[in-house]
Amino acid sequence: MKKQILSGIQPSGILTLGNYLGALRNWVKIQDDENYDCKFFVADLHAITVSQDPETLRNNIKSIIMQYLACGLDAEKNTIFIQSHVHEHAELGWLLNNYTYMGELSRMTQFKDKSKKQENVKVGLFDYPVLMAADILLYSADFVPVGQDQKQHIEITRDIAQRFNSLYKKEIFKIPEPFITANTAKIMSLQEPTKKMSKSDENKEATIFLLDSREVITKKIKKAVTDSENVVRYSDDKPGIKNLINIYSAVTDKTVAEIEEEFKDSGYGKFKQAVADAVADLLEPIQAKYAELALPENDEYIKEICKKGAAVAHEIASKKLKEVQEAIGYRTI
Ligand code: ATP
Ligand code: LTN
Repeated sequence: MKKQILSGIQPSGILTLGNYLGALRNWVKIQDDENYDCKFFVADLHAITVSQDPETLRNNIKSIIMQYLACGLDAEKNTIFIQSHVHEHAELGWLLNNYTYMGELSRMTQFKDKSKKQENVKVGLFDYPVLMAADILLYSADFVPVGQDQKQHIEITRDIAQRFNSLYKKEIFKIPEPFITANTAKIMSLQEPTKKMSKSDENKEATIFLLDSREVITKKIKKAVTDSENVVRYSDDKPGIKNLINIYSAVTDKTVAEIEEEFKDSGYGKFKQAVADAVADLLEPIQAKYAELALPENDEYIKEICKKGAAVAHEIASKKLKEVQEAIGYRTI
């Protein structure tokens, strides 16, 4: 039996270098492993937990699909779909609300961080992890490849699943595990290197987007906040340089020791230029593929992928939902 892999990203804008190194790049690696059956989706139901303009949301959903493909996700090897096309996500989300405690949701760091930025905090933002649990449990995922920031959401998913199983004395849900790659698990903001790089950061200087040009990337990295020591050294008290070393290491596959040695006489200027070049080189082919996918003649192809993906997902999700409904006491008449 193949192990089931599932993950998703919210269509809240252009993906960042953090999304790529922390999540997407690992998905692309896993898809070639015969031992795994992978499903990747666009978490568009999650996106409305913060306000969205309809036109922007529409464009972002399609754009995330194109970014998945441009990064190398293969629609022949994986199931790629849009969350809102599979109604079981919202339905199981509702059911699971009744097996989740207010107290445990109140402890979620993502909720605490994001609610600080909203004036009228939406119930959906609070409830976000329950919908995420539904996403994962519908497909009996063994592993969920995400960045470090999502670990807490996988833990609550496990708690909900275990609670449900023991209440109904049946292994209805598979207990999932996070799948996190150590050194790229958390790419930090270029402007506030103690905060994670995020696509919704208001300060665009803080984030490298997958579609940023070489000039923009170079400018952003040159402006990245560092310290006054001017020595390329990996240390917790140098969060800016530590982050740039992590990025350079992830992009070039060099170890931290090799990087410290390579730049021991360089100072920050030369190091930053090398990081910028490496990042731009990494993103260039992705951008070329994206531009090709964005041509109107590829619209149908993209729609077809989503349609096919949703059909496969629906088939699996509907069976799991039925099992859950029966356990609770529905579907008897
Ligand atoms: P938003 O700003 O809209 O909240 P985000 O950029 O924080 O979005 P998500 O859509 O929440 O990103 O995350 C998508 C995936 O990318 C998740 O698996 C998440 O763990 C991973 N990820 C996000 N930011 C980073 C980061 N800075 N470093 C490593 N992984 C990240
Ligand atoms: N919360 C995730 C996106 C997401 C997700 C999922 C990831 C929604 N549902 C299920 C993995 C599995 C995030 O990255 N912010």
